[in-house]
Amino acid sequence: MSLKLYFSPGACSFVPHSMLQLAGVDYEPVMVKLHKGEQHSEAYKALNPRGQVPVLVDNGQVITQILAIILHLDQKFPEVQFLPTGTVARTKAIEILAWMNNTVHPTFTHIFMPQKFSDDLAVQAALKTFNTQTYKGLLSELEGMARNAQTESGWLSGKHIGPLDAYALTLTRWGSIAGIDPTSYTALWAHIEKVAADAAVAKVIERERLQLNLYKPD
Ligand SMILES: N[C@@H](CCC(=O)N[C@@H](CS)C(=O)NCC(=O)O)C(=O)O
Repeated sequence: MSLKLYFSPGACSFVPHSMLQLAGVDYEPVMVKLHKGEQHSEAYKALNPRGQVPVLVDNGQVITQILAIILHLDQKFPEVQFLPTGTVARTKAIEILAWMNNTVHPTFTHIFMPQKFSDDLAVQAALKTFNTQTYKGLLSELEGMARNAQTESGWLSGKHIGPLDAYALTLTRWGSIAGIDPTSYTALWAHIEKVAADAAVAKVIERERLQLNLYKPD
C-alpha cells in the first residue's frame, strides 16, 4: 500500500493529514509551501491542475477535494470509524462536512485571499470586512455543534474523533487569523483544545508547526 498526502501547514489539508495519523498507517506527507507559490509549479500542476492542497495519492490514484478524500479514507479504513456507521448519522455527519467545505471554508477564502474574487483593492477590503462578520456567525453555528457534542458523544464526528473535529479545529484557527478571538466561543474553544490534545492530532500539529490561536487583540 502506498499513500502520499500533499499538504500545506495550517491549510485545509490538516483534515486528511490528521485522519492518516489517526489511522496509524504508513503514509508519506509531502509539504507544499503555498506562501512560496509551490502549488503553481509545473510539477504540482501536473498532479493537481487546480493548484490546491490537499492531494491524496493512493497507489498511484490521484484524489483531490477534501470531501472525496475524507470519504475515501473512511471507506479504506472502516475499522477507525472516522464517520458514524448508521445510515442517517453518517449522512448527517456528511451534511456538516459539506457545509464546512462549501460555506465556512470559502467564506474564509474571501477574507484571506480576497484577490481571488476581485482585482479592485477597495472591493477586496470590503470583501474582507463583510466576510469577517459572516465568519463570526458561522463560528457561532460551530459553537452550537460543539456544545451539543459535549452532551452527546463528545466528538463532532460521532463516537470517535474524526474529520469534523479536525475541520472544526482548522476553521476555528483560521478565525483567529481573521482577527476573531476563538476563546470567546467557549464550547468550541474547549472542543478544539480537546481535539488538539489527541496524540495523533498533536503529532500533526507538531509536524505542521501550528499555533492554535493566532488572535492578536488590537
Ligand atoms: N474545494 C477544495 C478547496 C481546497 C483549497 O481551498 N485549498 C487551499 C488551501 S486551504 C489551497 O490549496 N489554496 C492555494 C491556492 O488557492 O493558491 C477542496 O475541498 O479540497
